[in-house]
Amino acid sequence: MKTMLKALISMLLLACKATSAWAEDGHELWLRYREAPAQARAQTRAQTRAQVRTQARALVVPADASPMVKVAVDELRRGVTQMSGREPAVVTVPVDGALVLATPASLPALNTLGLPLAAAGAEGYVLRSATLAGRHVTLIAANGERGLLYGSFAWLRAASIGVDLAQLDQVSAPKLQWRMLNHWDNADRSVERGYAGLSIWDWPALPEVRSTRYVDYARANASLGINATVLNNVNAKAQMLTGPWLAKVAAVAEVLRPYGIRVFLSARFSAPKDLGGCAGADPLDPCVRAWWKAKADEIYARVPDFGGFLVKANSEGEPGPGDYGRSHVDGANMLAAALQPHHGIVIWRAFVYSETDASDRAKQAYSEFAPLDGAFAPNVIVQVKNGAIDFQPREPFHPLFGAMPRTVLGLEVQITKEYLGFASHLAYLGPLFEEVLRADTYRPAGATVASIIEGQGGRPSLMAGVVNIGMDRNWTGSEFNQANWYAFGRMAWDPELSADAVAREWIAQTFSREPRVIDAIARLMMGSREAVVNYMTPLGLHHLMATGHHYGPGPWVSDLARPEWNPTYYHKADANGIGFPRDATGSNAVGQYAPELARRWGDARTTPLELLLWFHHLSWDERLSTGRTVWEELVHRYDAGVQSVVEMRQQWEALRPDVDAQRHAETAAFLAIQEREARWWRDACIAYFQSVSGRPLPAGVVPLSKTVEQYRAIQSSFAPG
Ligand code: GCW
Repeated sequence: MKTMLKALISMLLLACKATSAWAEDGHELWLRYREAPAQARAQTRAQTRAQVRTQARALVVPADASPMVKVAVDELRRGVTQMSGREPAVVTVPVDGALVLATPASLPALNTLGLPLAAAGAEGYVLRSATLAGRHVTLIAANGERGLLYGSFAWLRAASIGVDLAQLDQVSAPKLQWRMLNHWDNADRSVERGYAGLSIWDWPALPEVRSTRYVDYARANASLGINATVLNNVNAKAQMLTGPWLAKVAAVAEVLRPYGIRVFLSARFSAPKDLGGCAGADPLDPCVRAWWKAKADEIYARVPDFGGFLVKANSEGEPGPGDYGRSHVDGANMLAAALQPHHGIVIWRAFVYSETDASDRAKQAYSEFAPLDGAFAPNVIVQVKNGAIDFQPREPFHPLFGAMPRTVLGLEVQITKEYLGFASHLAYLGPLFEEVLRADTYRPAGATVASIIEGQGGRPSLMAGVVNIGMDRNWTGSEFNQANWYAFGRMAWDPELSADAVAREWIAQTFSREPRVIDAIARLMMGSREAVVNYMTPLGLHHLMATGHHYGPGPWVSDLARPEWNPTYYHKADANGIGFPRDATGSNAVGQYAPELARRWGDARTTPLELLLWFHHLSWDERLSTGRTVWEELVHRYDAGVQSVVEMRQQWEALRPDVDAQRHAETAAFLAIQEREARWWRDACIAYFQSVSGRPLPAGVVPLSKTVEQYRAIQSSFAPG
């Protein structure tokens, strides 16, 4: 009787889960281990259940499992239970149908199976079916515990997206050593350029309260192979380096450690002065050197696996070695020396430009850093943004890539959408990451940005992403913003992955495994970044955003103190034409690229239209390869951007039967905002450029809804971030 009652209750519970009563608020990210409830998916759910039941009947775990291996086992147990409806037994001896986690040390028999463990390296894994002591099992094999962690998540991913588990044969190793998140989180829990609520680091409650959010954060990152996180904003306060704050940092580090994530801090260069102890922060001053050395020792005493410092120096008003007439090398190498005994690294940002430098802002980082090639200490990585200006919807790759062969360069991208519509616009950044990673620097030909950051044996390597995480229930402000965190992590593990493949994986884990649904959502995502480019900054335009918060259009802004803060500086539109002349007749920024590219991009006729006005100032009436004039093409692209959003809304509407009500409604509402704002961008920019160009709107084009004065009058006083 009792058993019957139990069975009845669990059936009822299952039934509840299978209806829309199940709350779908995105909190579980891509680690759902179940498909969203929808009738159409009963079949794939049944398949998964059957597969997982046969392939993960039990978990075979090394006898003396470390905390990291325990994390892997817990996750497998959670995932297998959720997918199969049955909790697997955890055993130490292989049985038929078991999932076996093993390293050559834990299970010497592995050595006899001819597994490609050498290719798995220190962090990678092999997933493969095998016969072990006469038992048919699936191996999650690795050379160490980290590989077991990543391999477990990879197996769960394969199971979630419906790969045939019986045929599983994967070997994978990360191509970059550091796969790192940068939080621009402040001590007061505000997040610079954050659009997903307060910072997840609850500093006031730390170190005592270790929120369970930290664990879920760690799981999500570990599932992608992210192995490092910088907890605080690059616009850093020195306070973070004081004892009480380091205790908070140590508590977070302890939670993240079993998930393979090492903690870094942004260090304020003037800390020795700010916190008292030295008169200044001159990197050659013995007091300063001793201060940092003692500080490093103190940090490592609290956080033995501390990763190191990220530094924004002499950039946008932050202090740096330049304040004392010293170079970036002096500053970075001084910190590197303090960290070196602990095997820590310095990540020194190349994002510099100065109000006292009258040269093209796009040239300044290269001018300052390229001559320093070869002078940085071996434990310094120079972190370079994807483009030379600042995370615009589209920029050509940064000319420093390929230009500093004797320096370790890391790539910095923005996952948060400071310039791509904040949290509300649907803009999948996979294609943006792919575009920069695959860009050929021609130093030498075929040397892509990916291959340059992957570097070569023995040297550290890095891809960092300014993350979009906050306290919002769905972590990132919208369901689709989760895909950008996901894509960053997957592409930092393997920079050669395609944005489309990554999107499909994410969709299958987040929404549905049905090919028709995956196709439809992938199509919508893959076109979304180009839509933003078109309705905000088409044809290579950039930095047309309103002042400060960067929310909405401000192409008319020309009154800010620093010239390079004004959109008019970037588009240079006047009665005759538009665009920034960066060819040989202009700033010659194009000369910072390899000769092949300098030649191609130095001539408007061979410059791709996507970068045209980045490199060239052209007459409004110049005729382009499309048959349209510059003016007509500009209007055409703004229109195309709006039209794409209209289509995205239709595509999403058609998916209503396939997506649970809550997440469907939320995305639909965001898309409505996006369409309204895309029209705002289109109308305001065309109105302004028309007021400058004096050209009539091309025939048949939708008229503008307001005058340029009316657009200029719009104030966005409380924009977030
Ligand atoms: O894009 C600019 C942002 C600043 C940011 C800076 C940087 C953290 O608008 O908010 O400061 O880049 O990357 O340092």
